[in-house]
Amino acid sequence: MFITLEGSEGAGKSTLIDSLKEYFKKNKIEFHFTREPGATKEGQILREILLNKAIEIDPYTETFLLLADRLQHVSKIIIPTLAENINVISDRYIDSTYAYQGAGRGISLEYLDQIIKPLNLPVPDITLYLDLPVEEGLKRAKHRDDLDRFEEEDIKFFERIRSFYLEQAKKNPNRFFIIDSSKDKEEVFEISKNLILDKLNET
Ligand code: Z5A
Repeated sequence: MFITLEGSEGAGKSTLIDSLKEYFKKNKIEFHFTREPGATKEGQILREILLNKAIEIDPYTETFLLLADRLQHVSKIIIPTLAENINVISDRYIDSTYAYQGAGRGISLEYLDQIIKPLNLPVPDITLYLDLPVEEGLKRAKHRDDLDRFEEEDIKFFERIRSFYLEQAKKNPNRFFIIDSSKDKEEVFEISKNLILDKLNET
């Protein structure tokens, strides 16, 4: 099974992943955890460029760098792991590109479809979207010492991203699940873990 986690700034994906890792390990359920950008060696180099706030990157360049990262990720990690019947959870994937580069940066969704669809990338079985009011997410993220190139964007950028994700959830109710991440960490974990277990039992 292929699961993706999505969310905007400070929504709590990393926190949730730590709890899921612990739970699956304890219960001997095999999952491979991965992320975008930066899961492969080549992707690490691309991630450094993408997050470096000292560099100005055109939105189209940004998109192609993210797609280069994704192609390496899919061919070197996602496809081989799924082929071994090992479940995969990726922290961010295709929906991030539509949300951040599409709704956020303003690249048309038709254009993104034209460059992404021919790549025939695997489609996630389920996507958990951690939803949080933008101001709350930014407040949580502000605790960090150093903001990256995305985190420096203004609130409207993140509002467009949130609206896009919520719309996606309405359009894809069988794949896309909204998790209210204003709830406490334990509750977010319980809801997410139960959704994943239900889906695992179905398959
Ligand atoms: N990006 C893109 O533009 N297009 C693409 O196609 C792809 C990615 C694939 C990668 O950033 C950036 O790449 C991302 C989009 C872009 N940038 N943004 N924004 P990243 O990998 O460095 O980070 P991130 O994905 O944005 O996640 P994050 O910033 O690390 O946040 P998080 O993992 O969702 O949150 P967290 O670290 O778990 O929690 C933040 C704080 O909140 C922390 O202090 C927690 O203790 C606290 N927290 C967590 N959960 C709770 C609850 N439930 N209650 C209270 N406090 C909580």
